[in-house]
Parts: sequence; structure tokens; C-alpha cells
Amino acid sequence: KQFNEDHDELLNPVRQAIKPPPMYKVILNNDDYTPMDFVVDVLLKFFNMDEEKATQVMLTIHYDGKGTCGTYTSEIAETKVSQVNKYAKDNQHPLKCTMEQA
Ligand code: TYC
Repeated sequence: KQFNEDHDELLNPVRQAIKPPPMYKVILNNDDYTPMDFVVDVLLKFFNMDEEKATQVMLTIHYDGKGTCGTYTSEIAETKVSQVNKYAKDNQHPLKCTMEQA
């Protein structure tokens, strides 16, 4: 019994180290002004989608109010959110990108 308890305690840092990291969904939110073509462009440019997938995701967002563009670790998700929001702002569109835990 004592052996098993010691063994368990020794394995704890190993279990922590191999635990998968928390994942985050990167989300695009619908609005009334951003052109559909610009949203498709964002999905092609930042989320490595092909034209057909990008069009499908853009229409889902348009009809449902928001949609998931991809699922990433916190660091990569944060980078995508900043890049997309900067790209939208630089092009004077109100498009908003956000993230939430998957
Ligand atoms: N609703 C926009 C329009 O009709 C298109 C749009 C789609 C905007 C998705 C934002 O995340 C978005 N032009």
C-alpha cells in the first residue's frame, strides 16, 4: 500500500506533464456591414480553408449569428483573434473575432 501511494505521488508530475493543454474555439461574429467576400477572405487567409469551406462557414455565421473557425491552444487562438481583428479594423469593417474555451 505504501509503495502504491509513493508511486502515485511520483507519477503526479508526469501526469501533469502529459495532460493535453486546454483548447479554445476561435469564433467569428455576424454583423450587418462586413461584406460576405471579406469574411470569406479572412477564412481563407487566417484559417487555411479552401473557397468552398470558407463560403459554407461564412453562411453559417451569417444565418446563426456566430461560428467556429478553428480550435487551438490559448497562444495560437489569441494570435488568430488579434490578427483577424487588426485586419478587419485596417480595412474599416466591424467584423469581430473572439475566443471561448472548447
Ligand atoms: N451579415 C453580413 C452581410 O450580410 C455578412 C457577414 C458574415 C458578416 C459573417 C460577418 O462574421 C460575419 N454582409
